[in-house]
Amino acid sequence: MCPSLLRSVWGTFTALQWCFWGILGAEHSGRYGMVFDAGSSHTSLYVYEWDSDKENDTGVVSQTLSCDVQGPGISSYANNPPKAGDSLKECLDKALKVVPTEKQRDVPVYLGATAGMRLLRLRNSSAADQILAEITKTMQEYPVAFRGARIITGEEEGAYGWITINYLLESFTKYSPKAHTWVRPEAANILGALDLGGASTQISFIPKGSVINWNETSRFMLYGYNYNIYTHSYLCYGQNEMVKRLAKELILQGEELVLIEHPCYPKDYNETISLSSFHTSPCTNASDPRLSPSDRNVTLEGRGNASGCLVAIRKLFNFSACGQSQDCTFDGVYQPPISGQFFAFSAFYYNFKFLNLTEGQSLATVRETIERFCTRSWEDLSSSYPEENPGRLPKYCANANYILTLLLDAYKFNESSWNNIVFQMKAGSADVGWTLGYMLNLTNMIPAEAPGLLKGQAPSLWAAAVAFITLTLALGLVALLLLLRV
Ligand SMILES: *[C@@H]1O[C@H](CO)[C@@H](O)[C@H](O)[C@H]1NC(C)=O
Ligand SMILES: *[C@@H]1O[C@H](CO)[C@@H](O)[C@H](O)[C@H]1NC(C)=O
Ligand SMILES: *[C@@H]1O[C@H](CO)[C@@H](O)[C@H](O)[C@H]1NC(C)=O
Ligand SMILES: *[C@@H]1O[C@H](CO)[C@@H](O)[C@H](O)[C@H]1NC(C)=O
Ligand SMILES: *[C@@H]1O[C@H](CO)[C@@H](O)[C@H](O)[C@H]1NC(C)=O
Ligand SMILES: *[C@@H]1O[C@H](CO)[C@@H](O)[C@H](O)[C@H]1NC(C)=O
Ligand SMILES: *[C@@H]1O[C@H](CO)[C@@H](O)[C@H](O)[C@H]1NC(C)=O
Ligand SMILES: *[C@@H]1O[C@H](CO)[C@@H](O)[C@H](O)[C@H]1NC(C)=O
Ligand SMILES: *[C@@H]1O[C@H](CO)[C@@H](O)[C@H](O)[C@H]1NC(C)=O
Ligand SMILES: *[C@@H]1O[C@H](CO)[C@@H](O)[C@H](O)[C@H]1NC(C)=O
Ligand SMILES: CC(=O)N[C@H]1CO[C@H](CO)[C@@H](O)[C@@H]1O
Repeated sequence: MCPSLLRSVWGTFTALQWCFWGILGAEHSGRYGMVFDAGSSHTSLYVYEWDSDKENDTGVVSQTLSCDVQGPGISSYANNPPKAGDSLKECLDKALKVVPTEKQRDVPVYLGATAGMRLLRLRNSSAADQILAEITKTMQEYPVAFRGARIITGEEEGAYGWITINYLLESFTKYSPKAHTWVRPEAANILGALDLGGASTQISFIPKGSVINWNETSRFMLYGYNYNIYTHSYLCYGQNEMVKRLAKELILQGEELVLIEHPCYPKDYNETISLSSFHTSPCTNASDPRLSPSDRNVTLEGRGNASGCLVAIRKLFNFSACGQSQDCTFDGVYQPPISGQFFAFSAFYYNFKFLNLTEGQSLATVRETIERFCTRSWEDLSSSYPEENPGRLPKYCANANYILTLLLDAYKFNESSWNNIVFQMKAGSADVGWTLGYMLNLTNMIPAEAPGLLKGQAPSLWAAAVAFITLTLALGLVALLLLLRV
């Protein structure tokens, strides 16, 4: 009788054990999502992973992989749309290698295109549609849950970037191990977002005060709280379009000359451009008789003149369109006064990183560093930075001065609020951009309601563990007693 009792006790014990480890195993079964960021100059793919257990629905999504697509941005394939689809395959193949086969069919995959495609759509909307159609065709050949390729608006781009940063920094909700629950950190810790791309730039933040009479507001309900953020996207104010517009303005000022002085390019650096290149972007296409004949070639001759560069760049903004209004950036665009801390990423970060200006330097130091950099000759630069892309190296002076003008003259940061900007690319181990916020929203991973239902779950897991250990000990004791009596 005793051995059979023993056997049944052991059987129950084993079953319980399976059951318990089964629960634990499910806790760690990851889920995946993928987002393509199709920018104006290049495309990147991000693979995200998160625990599928309930508790961490509000927990942390991590970035498993990022992959840079070879070649230019998808808008460059206007004349050969199938190539746009093909260009994504290498990264897709790479991404599928990190997702277990049995999970691939459930992986949501999104593609969001930004300002490069917004511009192409303005130029030729059927070409833009064809590119998106070809991408859709390619994606559908893959064993994933493709959820569409679309052009996101500038306001979405700004808002999702803001969500990404604050999600990664746990500004919305944070797990408190002490209280075994999710708590809301101080609202004052929510950061604003500054994003600079190739063709557009975005600013998003929560303005001080609650009066909401502006147009560009986005309202979200996240974890039970309402957020009203101001967000604006400036098309044609990305850095590559800015460099093009700058060249065009300098050429217009130089009238019919074929040799034009460029204050932002290094001394001894020459660049020859064709006036016809201005017609490929709506940002530089306003027809102007001074640009004819439009297939003329012009040589831009670097002057390395820092102050001249700032002057030339300021002319790309129409500050007088704001009149006397303080709540205005340029071109008559409304913006409430900046408020709080800001996270400046993408090209804000890359340019300042190259200049070693991401360590919280004062505005005076930043200005001085940029000024000094601008006066360095091409010979000096190309020998000092042989590793740097030679197409990018001559543009840092223009880019850096552009960043200063945008942040100081347009957005109205000053000596003291300058210190509230951090220049950073990552938060934790994830890259900062709009993609994570986009996926979080589209997969409903940020609930509108407070995670109240979750409150009981952390303790219950502990309770299960304690119960299990107690049971194991008790069963062991019973087995031992039975054995001893036999
Ligand atoms: C727009 O793009 C389509 C498809 O690429 C092309 O056939 C058409 O000629 C383009 N139209 C213009 C005005 O460039
Ligand atoms: C909001 O923007 C639209 C379009 O730009 C404009 O027609 C409208 O007057 C604006 N409303 C306010 C309150 O500024
Ligand atoms: C730049 O162009 C000017 C005029 O054509 C020429 O004199 C100068 O030598 C060129 N500089 C370089 C570095 O090629
Ligand atoms: C450039 O402008 C001309 C005339 O204003 C227009 O016909 C042409 O379609 C425009 N091209 C682009 C690329 O916007
Ligand atoms: C402009 O320069 C390119 C090479 O840099 C040349 O192929 C083209 O013929 C030139 N165009 C004109 C109008 O001179
Ligand atoms: C730099 O540019 C400014 C403004 O255009 C001009 O006044 C100044 O003379 C230039 N300096 C040099 C050294 O060329
Ligand atoms: C700036 O904006 C004002 C008001 O909209 C306009 O009258 C002026 O022509 C603009 N200036 C330039 C240089 O575009
Ligand atoms: C940044 O700092 C590194 C290391 O101190 C230095 O080698 C590099 O020249 C600096 N870059 C610039 C643009 O000053
Ligand atoms: C800087 O701007 C803030 C508002 O953003 C203002 O309160 C502060 O007085 C300004 N500081 C200086 C030195 O102008
Ligand atoms: C998130 O998605 C919902 C639809 O699922 C949409 O109504 C909402 O505006 C989106 N949020 C943002 C920030 O765009
Ligand atoms: C069960 C589990 O994985 N819980 C995690 C949920 O997320 C918080 C915050 O990141 C972690 O601390 C928990 O360990």
